[in-house]
Amino acid sequence: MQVFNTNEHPHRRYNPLLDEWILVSPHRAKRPWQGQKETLPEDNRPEHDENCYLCSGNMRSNGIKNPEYTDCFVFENDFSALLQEEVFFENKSSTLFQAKPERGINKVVCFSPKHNVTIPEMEISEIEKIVQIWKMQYIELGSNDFINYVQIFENKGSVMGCSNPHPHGQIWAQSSLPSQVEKTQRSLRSYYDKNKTSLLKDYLEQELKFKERIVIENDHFVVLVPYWAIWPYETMIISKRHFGNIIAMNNEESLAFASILKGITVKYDNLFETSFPYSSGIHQAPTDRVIHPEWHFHMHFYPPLLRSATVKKFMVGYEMLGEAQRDISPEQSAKILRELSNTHYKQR
Ligand code: H2U
Repeated sequence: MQVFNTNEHPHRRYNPLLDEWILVSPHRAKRPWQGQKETLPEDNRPEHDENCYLCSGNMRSNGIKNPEYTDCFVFENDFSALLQEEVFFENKSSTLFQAKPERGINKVVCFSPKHNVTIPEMEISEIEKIVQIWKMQYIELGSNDFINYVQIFENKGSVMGCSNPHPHGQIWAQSSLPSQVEKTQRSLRSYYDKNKTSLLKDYLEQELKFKERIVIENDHFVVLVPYWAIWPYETMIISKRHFGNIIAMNNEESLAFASILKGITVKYDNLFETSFPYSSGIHQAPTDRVIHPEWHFHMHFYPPLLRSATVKKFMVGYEMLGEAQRDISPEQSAKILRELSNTHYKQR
């Protein structure tokens, strides 16, 4: 009988953040692919597009004119998924039919007036301005008494359903903790109660010893492929210091965060020499006026691409009905990302 080897044998791994298992099938990465190929978006965008709703000085779809902004620009989403207004609610829920109103505020953050750049092509000083905007929004939105959680995220690329190539992200602030955040909070809390330390700090310490899944690091942050990653090139940015939210970052950490954001996204673009699509987002302490020593600031990157710029991973079939499954192992992915150049391919 062969001895179990995580690089060869199918196995399951545990995600301690979501309290879920995933299936890893490292031997399966070589299977042939005759399925769907994504079409590549054109990469010849102008610096200013007169038809773009998000460009500086342009008119949005509802007729409001954007200011002539020169770095970042934030506005309330014209098609918000959540609304601020309070409604009268008589709870008629029963065990199997539960509903409750949800209030919130949705914002759009334009990262740059330049229509034809993305984070990996921006200067670190420009990315730091985005970090400052995220900090200000976390404070401003979180100070509303009906806002208990602020979700900062970016959907990049048409393959991720992004409707506009202008560099932008979104912020959804709301009264409840969304399910993924609630699950993460439960896991962080139970670990903290048991061990009086941060789950992610302990996890990071071990990852820094193993070095197998580390992609890049600087003085304050580490990018790694989580042991339990489900997307082929999924990564996480974890702060080395244990703090719960973005406003706890000092100036040096903000700069280091901007720098590592550029670092990982440059590597992503270099992987298939394309503008690499992903959904990314920060997970951090709720703004619910409760002290949260269990929270440890981190950011997830969930990119869909698997083999090339045109072949993406589908989360279907077994994944919908059983559990998430991956072919290439997290260690193989980390090695591939680690060995990529730190200089953007367009600048080479
Ligand atoms: P996505 O491309 O990730 O969907 O984000 C664009 C957001 O911008 C989207 O949520 C908003 C959309 O509602 N938007 C406006 O608020 N005003 C506009 O004029 C165009 C798009």
